[in-house]
Amino acid sequence: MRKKIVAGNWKMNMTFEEGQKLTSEIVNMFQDEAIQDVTVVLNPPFPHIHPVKKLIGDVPGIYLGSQNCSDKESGAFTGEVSAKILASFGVQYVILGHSERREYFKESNELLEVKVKQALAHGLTPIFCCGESLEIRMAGTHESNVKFQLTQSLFSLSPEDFSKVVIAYEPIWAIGTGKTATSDQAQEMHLALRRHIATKYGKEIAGNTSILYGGSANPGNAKELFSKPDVDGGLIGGASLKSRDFIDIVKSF
Ligand code: 3PY
Repeated sequence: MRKKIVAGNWKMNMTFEEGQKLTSEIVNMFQDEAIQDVTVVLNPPFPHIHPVKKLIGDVPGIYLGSQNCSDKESGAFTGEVSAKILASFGVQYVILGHSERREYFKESNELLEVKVKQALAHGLTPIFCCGESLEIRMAGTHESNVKFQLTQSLFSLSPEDFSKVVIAYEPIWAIGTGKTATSDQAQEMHLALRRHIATKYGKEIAGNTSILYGGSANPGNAKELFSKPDVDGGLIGGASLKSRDFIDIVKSF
């Protein structure tokens, strides 16, 4: 049985106080509302890692993630943060290949392959993002484009390592635009990706891979998206910054 996951991507938001308040509210609501069977991952900016970890404590079901990690192991790489350092601070997940990093920081499929391997080598679960631009969708080549991202960055992994990866399908045209893919568009792509994974790793591994939807998911559309058989949760941007909205999304299964 694959995991249901809702991961909040805070992006470059939240001061120290705001992050503390948001985390405390999420942790309290998660416990008070007795949420079960959903893995929640909070992915704050780097400076929040340690204080957020302290607030999460040992609450089962809530995990800490980061929004990036270096492709390098350690050394003279000013401004970078390695998977090894993150793991030593109790980080368990890492978002890799978000379209904002692909676009603004020119992260390629090849670089992401190295980052995924770094993350896995230090016991972090990569949340590997993929997705197509509006032009590619309009041209009708979106499935092959997104499958290619998986092939290039993930298909050199051993079956054992691949089984640890979470996929997040995030159509670029739905990120920060308020436009969401319809649940049918999401389902179509998730199924195509699952079938693609099966061609390389077999049906069992493909069936156990969590594939999240990301891109303007909110409490108003999460239920419909999560009702689709191949949508196993969400990677949530703006709505993860409001505790009530985020928890309502977590409760949308
Ligand atoms: C969004 O919801 O816009 C995101 O980019 C989530 O990562």
